[in-house]
Amino acid sequence: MHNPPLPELTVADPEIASLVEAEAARQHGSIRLIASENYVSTAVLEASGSVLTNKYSEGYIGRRYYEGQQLIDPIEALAVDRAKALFGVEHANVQPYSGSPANLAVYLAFAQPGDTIMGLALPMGGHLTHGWSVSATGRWFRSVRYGVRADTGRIDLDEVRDLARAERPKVIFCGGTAIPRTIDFPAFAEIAREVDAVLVADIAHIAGLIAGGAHPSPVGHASVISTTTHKTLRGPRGAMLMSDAEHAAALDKAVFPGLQGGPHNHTTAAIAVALREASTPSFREYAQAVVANARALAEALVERGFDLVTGGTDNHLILIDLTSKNIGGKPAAKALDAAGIELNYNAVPFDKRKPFDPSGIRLGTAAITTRGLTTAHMPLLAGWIDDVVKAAGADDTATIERVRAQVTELVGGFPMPGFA
Ligand code: DSN
Repeated sequence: MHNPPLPELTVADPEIASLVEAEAARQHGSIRLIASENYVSTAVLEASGSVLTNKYSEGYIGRRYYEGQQLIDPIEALAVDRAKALFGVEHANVQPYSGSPANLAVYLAFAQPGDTIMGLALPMGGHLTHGWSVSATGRWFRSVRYGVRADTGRIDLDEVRDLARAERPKVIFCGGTAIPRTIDFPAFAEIAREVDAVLVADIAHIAGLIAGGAHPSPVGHASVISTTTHKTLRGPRGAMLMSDAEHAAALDKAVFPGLQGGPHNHTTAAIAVALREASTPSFREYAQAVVANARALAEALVERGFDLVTGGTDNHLILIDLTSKNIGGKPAAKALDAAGIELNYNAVPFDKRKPFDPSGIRLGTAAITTRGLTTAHMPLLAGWIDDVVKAAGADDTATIERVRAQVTELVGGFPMPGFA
């Protein structure tokens, strides 16, 4: 049962209530390896589902365009202060609706349409909003893209430097959505300084690891830090922009009134709750455990002959190239989902297949670590992934059903916040 329970919704809209209940049970019953997902605490859920959703608060603390902000201001102030303390930044804006709007605000603040911007190419592990062609950021700006080395799968910092020197971008993004290795923030900062670009660290995937001391921080290297709040940071769906004092006013003006109207106050409160949780010693242990689980899972997958981009991982994320297994990422992901192992198909660097039918799958350990799975479980998971990928290629439904039953039995022993 959903927790907090949904008695009113069950009466008012039984169709939606039963779908929400079924989704809660589905989330509880699967091994969630989607690298960008997690399970928030019941406290975060309660803040997200609160009456704060009723309130408009355009503007910033002490400078709003609507009355009745007596309690919204202290809520937003708590979120801002907690973000500043947790990440050690001079400025935090907790109003962006999500990661893509947050990144758009960065462009609005520091570039003009047609200016040159630079980011990691999407098929190499970047994000759409780092200037990919189908995104507004690739259409409204002159986007140049760096990649990873063919021999190592790691970001090619020589290429980043050469490209930056040749193209003189106004804004350089580092970070992305499928980078299994530590991001070298000092090296990016040196390049950005040399060409006088604003360096933006998009830490959406690794924010929780940084908060928990399991990944180096971009603070002191990147002028601007963009993050979602719902991945390893384990908060509600939302985003934050952080910066040094110099870049603060431009960012604030870009978020509101530049791009957005009223902030989502229920999300702001839930972000504040998540930031408080992330500042505890147990969250530090969690962040270390996420990385330990990813390393153990990567090792177990390599032992079973899987080809990992970069050969392993330093963070929560593993990218598998299935080319040597003679199966595409999509059929593999669908078979794994049928077996109760949820992940996404993903392009790998230099992929010869199409984006909607790529060669890889992407896995992450943030959610399973929240459930309480440890390094001891990782060889078991790798074995199930191996069995199902083989079964998918051989049309072997019996194996998929057998793994589904084993998954159900395993996850039954690990409680999920939000499900009683
Ligand atoms: N959808 C996010 C991810 O899965 O990485 C990025 O926006």
